Amino acid sequence: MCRLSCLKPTYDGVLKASPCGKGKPMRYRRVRQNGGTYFFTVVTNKRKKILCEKSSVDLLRDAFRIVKDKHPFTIDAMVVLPDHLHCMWTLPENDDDYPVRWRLIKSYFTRNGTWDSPWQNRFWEHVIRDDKDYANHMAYIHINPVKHGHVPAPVEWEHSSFHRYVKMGWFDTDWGSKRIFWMDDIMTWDLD
Ligand code: NI
Repeated sequence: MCRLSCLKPTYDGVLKASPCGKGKPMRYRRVRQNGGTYFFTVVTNKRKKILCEKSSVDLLRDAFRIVKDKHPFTIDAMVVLPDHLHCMWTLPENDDDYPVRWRLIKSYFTRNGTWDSPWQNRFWEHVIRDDKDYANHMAYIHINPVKHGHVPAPVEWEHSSFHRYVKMGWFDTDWGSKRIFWMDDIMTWDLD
């Protein structure tokens, strides 16, 4: 797995093509709180392709809901792939304890699911530095099912917050589809 230092995202390419497009900057500040925002990658044990099964999706949803009740955070973006997930969270002010949240989410899933040791022990995190970083990770998450070859366009992947943002008008429905020229900029990212 590659570290962020390997990334050479073309910020302009991503931002220009961003959904609100048409010269308007995206309104990321609206969702960014005073607490920290983090990007995470969590991978299944031995890369077993279990996460997109109906029961897993339901379990994940329950796990997030239950953990969020006790330890609030905002999910800025999320995508679930068969053997890993990527997401971006914003934590409340003066709260940086994402490890406890992940521990609880993963253990809920493990306890209530049918798989032996479904998770890799570690997870990978990155602190979002600024709005450009936020925008790039937002794009990275939503383009991920295309990057991994599952679908030709983000809109075709069910387990993604992309649909929420299309409804909000932040992304056009065909954003990130393979016919868009700047895909190459993002496809060179090698996070996972
Ligand atoms: Ni990925």
